[in-house]
Amino acid sequence: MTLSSYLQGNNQSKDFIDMIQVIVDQIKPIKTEFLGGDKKAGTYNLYGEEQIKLDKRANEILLTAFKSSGLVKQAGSEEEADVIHMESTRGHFGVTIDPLDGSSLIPTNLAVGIIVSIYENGEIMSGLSNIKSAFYILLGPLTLMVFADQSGVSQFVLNDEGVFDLVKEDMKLSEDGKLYSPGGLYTKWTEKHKQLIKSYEEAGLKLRYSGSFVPDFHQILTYGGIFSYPALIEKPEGKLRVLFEVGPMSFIAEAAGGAASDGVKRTLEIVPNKVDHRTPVYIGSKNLVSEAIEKLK
Ligand code: P6P
Repeated sequence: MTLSSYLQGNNQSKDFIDMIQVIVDQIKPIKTEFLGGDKKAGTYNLYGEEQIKLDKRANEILLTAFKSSGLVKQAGSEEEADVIHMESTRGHFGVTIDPLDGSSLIPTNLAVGIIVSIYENGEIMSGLSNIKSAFYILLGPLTLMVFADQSGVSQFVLNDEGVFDLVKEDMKLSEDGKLYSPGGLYTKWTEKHKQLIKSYEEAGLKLRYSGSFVPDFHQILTYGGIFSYPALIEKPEGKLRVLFEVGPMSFIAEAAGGAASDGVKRTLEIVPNKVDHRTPVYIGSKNLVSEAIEKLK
């Protein structure tokens, strides 16, 4: 089954299916920029992170496609300082993108990803509870997509004809997972987070951390476990972005029967107070997230 027939089967509208296809159609143009794209752009994003050419090109490619599609009312990007208002003639979707998450790994040829969330109310600042679907594209040995909507979570792999084929349906976050991702620097961890990580080691969980959220989360989704990027001593808000990283991944985690918390409450309860709103995040198997919340109290 192809992605578009899967979406039709989920009773998604033609506008929505066209919206997803607009994004899928940008994968190839983005990948053609990989060669040479790892060169520094000489600029910094809103978060003070040095950009490589590819960050900017991936962002431009996606936003240009949104504008010409007429499907997008509002777009938000990790590479943009403000919400971008667009002329939409149909669909009128709100779309957030992390155009190339983990791009600092491009020079090492490790996997990176594109993270997307879609707000059918067209308002990307209205609160994560208004996310109607979310997906990521994992650019690794295979190009795959994990897509979540009200029906659940499914995985697709790009075939030789450039079409996403369904390979896994109704994915669930196992509660027997043994993987954990600690996030941040040991010397910047709070005592509570240190104790939590210590308890994972004592329980025999295995550390898996590449520095790229999409493949790191995908391992957790595939095998079960917990990914964290915690509050840090000097940065209680942590690093990951509510709109562009934590929102979409939390939607996917909950749709797969897992959980996502900021250490206290469900991350999907967050209403962003600014485009660059960040939050600590503990995301993955429900049992491990619940235990983390208890231990962080
Ligand atoms: P650190 C990439 O910049 C990112 O936003 C996520 O993809 C990733 O999980 C995290 O930051 C890695 O951060 O501080 O470990 O390099």
